[in-house]
Amino acid sequence: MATIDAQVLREMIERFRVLIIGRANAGKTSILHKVCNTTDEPEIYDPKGNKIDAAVVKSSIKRGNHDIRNEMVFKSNPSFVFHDSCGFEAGSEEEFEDMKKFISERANMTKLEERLHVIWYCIPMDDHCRTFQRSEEKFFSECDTGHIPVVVVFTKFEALRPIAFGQLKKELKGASGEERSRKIAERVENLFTNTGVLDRLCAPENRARPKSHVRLDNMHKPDTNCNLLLEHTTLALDNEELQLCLISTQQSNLELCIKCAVRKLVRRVQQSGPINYGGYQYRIAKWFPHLKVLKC
Ligand SMILES: Nc1nc2c(ncn2[C@@H]2O[C@H](COP(=O)(O)OP(=O)(O)OP(=O)(O)O)[C@@H](O)[C@H]2O)c(=O)[nH]1
Ligand SMILES: [Mg+2]
Repeated sequence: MATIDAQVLREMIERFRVLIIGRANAGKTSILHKVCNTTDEPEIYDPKGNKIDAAVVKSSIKRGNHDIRNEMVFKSNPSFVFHDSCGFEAGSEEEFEDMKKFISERANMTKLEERLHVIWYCIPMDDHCRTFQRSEEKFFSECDTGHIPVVVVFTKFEALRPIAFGQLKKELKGASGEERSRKIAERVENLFTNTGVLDRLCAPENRARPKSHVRLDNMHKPDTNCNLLLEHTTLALDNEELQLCLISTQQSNLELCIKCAVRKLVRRVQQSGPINYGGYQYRIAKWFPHLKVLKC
């Protein structure tokens, strides 16, 4: 009996490394808080692993000095390491070049654990007429992210609803609740499509193109979650060890575990034909991080 233990696989990559990019106020920190289920400030480490005083970092950011190489870790979920672009449209050309260099360095690290595993690029929808600004244009046309998948996050997506409502006010008079909801949802879709942002993000001449995109609502409110972002991120990864690492940070997200298990199993059977019963069990169970699984 081969004893490849899923727990062992998970232990190979202990920390999932994310670069989060977006303009100032895009909702980056709110997403990180949600992912780590906290509202606490993160601990900050320099690239050598020395802890830095958060107040010192804050004041140097205010003065325009920001080091993308610093690592942010939230005590509530130390399995994530974050690098924050810190409102990068405000940065100089030099800062943009430094970000490109950082991405390239981290894409080519020998150790998988030290590479960047995903880039979350946040585009806020509270200014839907300016979704694709100079910063987006520069990033997507110039930045080579190599194998690192880019997941675009349309933040503050709920901001489109009042605009849709305002445009439809007359039409909605006398409509049933269901009809109102349907019409507003349709108008929100139109507003989003008309921004043209997806076409611009996926333009064939771009060096970076999103592997996936998600919409997030009300991330600043307590009763929301960003499970959708974690799901899209998991599916955007092309490495199973990384997928297992990300899943293991999300023990309570059973829906995501089930989706991954089923998807992977179906793909495996489609590609290589049927497997034995023990194989089925192992391939399903390894996606549930609280189970200890032995391969038969
Ligand atoms: N309406 C709405 N507001 C949000 C959402 N997410 C965050 N906010 C608010 O937007 C503001 C900026 O959020 P942050 O998460 O601090 O944004 P940031 O991108 O980290 O900003 P910088 O660190 O300054 O670059 C805060 O007032 C949040 O409460 C959202 O989904 N919807
Ligand atoms: Mg922030």
